[in-house]
This record gives sequence, structure tokens and C-alpha cells, in this order.
Amino acid sequence: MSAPSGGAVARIPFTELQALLQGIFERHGCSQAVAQVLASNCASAQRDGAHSHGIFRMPGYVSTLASGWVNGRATPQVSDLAAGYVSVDAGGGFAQPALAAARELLVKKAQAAGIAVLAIHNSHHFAALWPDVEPFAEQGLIALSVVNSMTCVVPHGGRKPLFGTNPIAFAAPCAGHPPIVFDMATSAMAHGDIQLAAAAGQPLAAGIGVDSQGDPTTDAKAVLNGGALLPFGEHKGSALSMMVELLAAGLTGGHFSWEFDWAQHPGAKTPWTGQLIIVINPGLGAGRPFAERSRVLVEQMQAAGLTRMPGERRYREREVAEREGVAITEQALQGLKALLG
Ligand code: NDP
Ligand code: PYC
Repeated sequence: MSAPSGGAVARIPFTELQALLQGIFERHGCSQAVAQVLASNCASAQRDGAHSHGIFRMPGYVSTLASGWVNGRATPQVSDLAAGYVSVDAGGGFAQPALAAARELLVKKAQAAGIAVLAIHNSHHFAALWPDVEPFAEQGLIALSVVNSMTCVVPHGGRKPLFGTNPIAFAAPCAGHPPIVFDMATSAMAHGDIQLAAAAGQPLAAGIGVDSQGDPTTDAKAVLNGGALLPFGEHKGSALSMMVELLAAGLTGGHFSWEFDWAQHPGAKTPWTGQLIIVINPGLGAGRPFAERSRVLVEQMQAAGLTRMPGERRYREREVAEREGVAITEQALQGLKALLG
């Protein structure tokens, strides 16, 4: 997770950054409701040091909105399909407002039935996935989400790209601690981090990507210009990526990562796919409270020598940002202000 370079670093209050981003989204055609959700998401990523999906993404959002590829004013249509099943047609808009529209119903169903799924389709997701799951764990629920993206990953054993970078995010409550959260691409590196490495002229580690000939490369630009990424962990990451395609697209009614064509929309960057969220109420389980069991697990992991839990780096960055403001380079801040013009 590399930090973007670009001159002196300023620290600005979270609310100021959020308001600036909201203004940019509104200026480029989003409704106030959509702009609010996306700005909060993107500012949170910047605050937590999730740089591949923080303000670095703003020019991509803007060019996508300008291209007409995504509907920034879409109103999600929520369908209550069964005791544990909610579906949302995002109307060609973003996935996060679709989640916001269905959230209350989803939680009510998970609390009553013990488990509920939210299937979002006709949606665009261009962000980190942890903001979608972490709030469920903060209210005592377990959440798992998957989203597929755009073809740029060669399945293990294959010869050409097919899968997206297809992340999986998980959040669970933990007594006496912030929620346990992990959020990871199933590719060896997120596409956003490849772009950041290319911009900084940094070489990639071996095993991350191939060039346009299908040969292994450590050149990020070669991966972006006709090359492709590999799944993490060979056949294992590849199987998880396949599962994400099935759940996020096959099940929801969304597009597989290769099923949309944005060629007629120059500047379009947001994958038009689907997202699945599974929410579990651990309060219905037998035995000791789940959050206590989570804490036992964390303590045992620490006793085994672990000094860093997944999610912990973000929480640390968040703490600093809450005290001192969100870190952003002067150059990036000026770039954001220019997007308001
Ligand atoms: P990372 O490899 O940076 O991190 C993956 C997870 O592992 C995080 O939860 C991280 O915690 C944790 N972690 C990292 N290092 C350690 C360590 N040494 N010990 C313990 N835990 C560790 O993430 P990716 O690069 O795979 O993904 C980056 C982002 O890209 C994600 O937010 C993902 O959702 C997003 N993405 C979005 C896509 C989309 O279509 N919308 C597509 C692909 C990716 P921590 O957060 O605390 O560092
Ligand atoms: O970083 O792989 C990525 C990504 C794809 C879509 C949004 N982010």
C-alpha cells in the first residue's frame, strides 16, 4: 500500500476533505445523496492510508462521470425477495448508494433470520471494500463482501486475462477491540497499486504480472500497457477469484468482469459489475458470545508472535488522522481543487 508522492504533505480535517470531495462529485453530475456517500467513502480511504482507493481515484471518478458510462444520479431499486434475501438494481449507478438504500432492511433480516444476503447488480464499484463491511461489525454483526472488477487477471493455468482483481472483505466484532477486518484483492496486487507503482517508477516484485507477450515482468507499465496481473497464491487465489466472479456477478445478475465494453466511453474507469454482501447475526449462535471468542483468537494470535492484525495499520493511520488531520500532498490538494473548476 504505497503512499502517493508529490511534494510537501498537508494535514486537513476529515470533514473538510469530505466536503471538498462531495463538491467535486456534485460538480461532475452526481446527486447530493450519491456525492455524499462516495465522498465519505473516498475520504475515509485517504484518512486510513488506503492510498490505492483514496483521493488518487478522484480523476478516474470524474473522467468516468464525464464519459456518460455511469449514472451519478441513479436511484437504487430495492427488492425484498425472501426472509434472508435482498436484491438491488443500482440503475447503472454506484454500488455504495445501493448498499445504503438496502442497509436497514438487510440488517433487520439478518437480525431476525440469523443470516441475510444483499445482491447488488447493474452497479459500479471503484473503491476499497472494507468501508462496506466494517460498519456491520461495529454494530455486532459479521459481514463478508465480494465484488468483481474488470478483466486484467490471468486465471492460474490460463493464457489470457479473464478475471478482475476481485477483492474479498470480511469484518467481525471483537470484544474490547475494534472490529477484525481484512480486505484484499485476489490478484497478487491491486490494479490501483500497479498504477501507483508505475507513476512512481517503482519495480514490482516477481510473480505479480506479465507483459503483453505473457512473459513475467517486474515493470508496472508493461503490466498496464497490454500486460496483465496474476492471482495471488497461484491456484488458490485463482479459485477465490473464480468464486468472486460467481457470487458477485453470476449470483447477483451483474456482469462478469469481461462482460462489459466501455470502448465507446473514453475516460470510463469504473467496472460495471455486481456485489454480494452476506451479513450474519452471531447472537443466535450457541455457546459463548462470538465477540468474546474473537478476542480469544486475537489473544492467541498475539501469543503466537503476531504483532500486526489485518486492519490494524488502517486503524493506526485513522487515529493519527483524527488527531492531526488527513495527510495529503500539496500537489494532490491543488489537483482536487482544480477538479472543482
Ligand atoms: P493489501 O495487500 O494492502 O492488504 C490486504 C489485507 O491484509 C488488509 O486487510 C491489510 O490490513 C492486511 N495486511 C497487509 N499486510 C499485513 C501484514 N503484514 N500482517 C497482517 N495483515 C496485513 O490489500 P490489496 O492491495 O489486496 O487491496 C487494496 C484495496 O484495493 C482493498 O481495499 C480492496 O478492496 C481494493 N480493491 C478494490 C477493487 C474493486 O473492484 N473495487 C478491486 C481490487 C482491490 P491493513 O488494511 O491494516 O493494511
Ligand atoms: O485496484 O484493482 C483495483 C481496482 C479495480 C477497480 C477498482 N479498484
